[in-house]
Amino acid sequence: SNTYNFLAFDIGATSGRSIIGTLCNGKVELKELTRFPNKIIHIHDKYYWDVFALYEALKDGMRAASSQNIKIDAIGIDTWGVDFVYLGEDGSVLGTARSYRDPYTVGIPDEYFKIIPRKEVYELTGIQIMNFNSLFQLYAAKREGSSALKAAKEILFMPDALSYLLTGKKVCEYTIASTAQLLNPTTKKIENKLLEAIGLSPSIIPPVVMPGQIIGNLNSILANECGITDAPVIAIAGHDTGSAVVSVPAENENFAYLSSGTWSLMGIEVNDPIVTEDSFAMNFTNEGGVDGTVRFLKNITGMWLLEQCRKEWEIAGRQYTYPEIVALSGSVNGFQSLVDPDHPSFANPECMTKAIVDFCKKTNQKSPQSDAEFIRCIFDSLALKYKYVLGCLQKVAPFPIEKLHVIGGGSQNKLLNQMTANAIGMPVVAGPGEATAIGNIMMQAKGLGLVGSLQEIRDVIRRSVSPETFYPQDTGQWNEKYQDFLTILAP
Ligand code: LRH
Repeated sequence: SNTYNFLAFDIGATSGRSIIGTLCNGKVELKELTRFPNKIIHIHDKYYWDVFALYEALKDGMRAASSQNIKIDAIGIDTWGVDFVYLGEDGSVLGTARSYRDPYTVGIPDEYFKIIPRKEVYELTGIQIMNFNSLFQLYAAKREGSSALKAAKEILFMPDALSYLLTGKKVCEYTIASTAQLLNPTTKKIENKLLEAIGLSPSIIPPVVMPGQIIGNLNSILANECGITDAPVIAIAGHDTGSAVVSVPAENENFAYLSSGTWSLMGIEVNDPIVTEDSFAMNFTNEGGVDGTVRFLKNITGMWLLEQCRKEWEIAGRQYTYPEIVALSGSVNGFQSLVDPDHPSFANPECMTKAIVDFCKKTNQKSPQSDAEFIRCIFDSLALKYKYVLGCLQKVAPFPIEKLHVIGGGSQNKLLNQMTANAIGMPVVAGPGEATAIGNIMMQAKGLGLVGSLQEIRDVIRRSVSPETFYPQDTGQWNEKYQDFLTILAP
């Protein structure tokens, strides 16, 4: 038949889902099977992910597919970036993965730059310097005397680690290696020097494979247990942001995108890395994508602030659905208090509402009081930060940016979409909300040879989704508030 079913596992820093994508007559349709939390576990002074709980969640997803009698043609896994597991000589997972929110990397880049200067690390990788990049996590682990690192023969990035648990095959998929700050964006090879400089052997990284390559079949015992037959696991764009940007339903190249989830990743798609004085000074990244594309972008702290506030409110007995959050935010006046979402004090505070209040006090602003005021403060601040980063992009983009495509879970927030359009003075095209899963699914289809170029993939996606456009309003007021915002931005 000409109908294919792909099982996509899309795991973000807050939650994961298993989704069936059905490709039929040049269109793709999605059906969610399961949803599961992905929690950071705090043990003593360290933060981890529960890799084995994720493995169980993958099994649940496969069982759900088989119990609905869906014949799976392939499986693909994408996750958040930079984190990894250590593998011992015997192929077993040593401990569990450390979380990038663990402050063990604070100050580590500067230590690393004593060995290889900051500028050279940037030139070799084109990747924005962030504490938690895998390169710096490895150095932090080394300096801590990590037993897992000492015993490790290899490391596997999260999507590759989960694919390994399913298949027993070890790969290092290109897009997830790229965001690790270990890969040269021009040669597309691991930059051995970066590892050797901190006394690590480049052999800890398995062979780099391109998205679309088949990793292997499911372990047969596991396949039997879950009722799945003959489904290869495919190395898709294992970095969730890479999968998401595949799904931008753009007709031409004159766009910027905002992949909106726990993080807001704002950037443009280019054919060659942009590694210049400007990009270095603005600390923009060049992440490897599918079909030789490069995502020139910046990480903006996104829904993390809201997610952390929600956790507190839940403990206090106040649980809000997403529509309630949006309604609350619209119920109070805007621009009462503004924060820089990327201020380091918001990276992993014990209490997010307190961190926001402290920021407002330090910057001589009124502090939010009600939950609604906190929500509004976060949305106002995000929209203004988007304007700021878009301005940086416009300075270096090799084409005129005419619209902003907002994709991912956050694109379902209509109020924030409208606020963003108002702030940037440009149309915002919102959707698909399941961009990452769609990108995952379409790269599985590519792995099976059912679709070709990225252009062809986007044609399928455009036929399958119906994005909504938001046009700017009140731009005068937003421009005025932007001037206030600039005064509270972290240097
Ligand atoms: C978004 C994301 C982002 C990374 C961060 C760690 O989920 O993958 O691209 O920088 O998580």
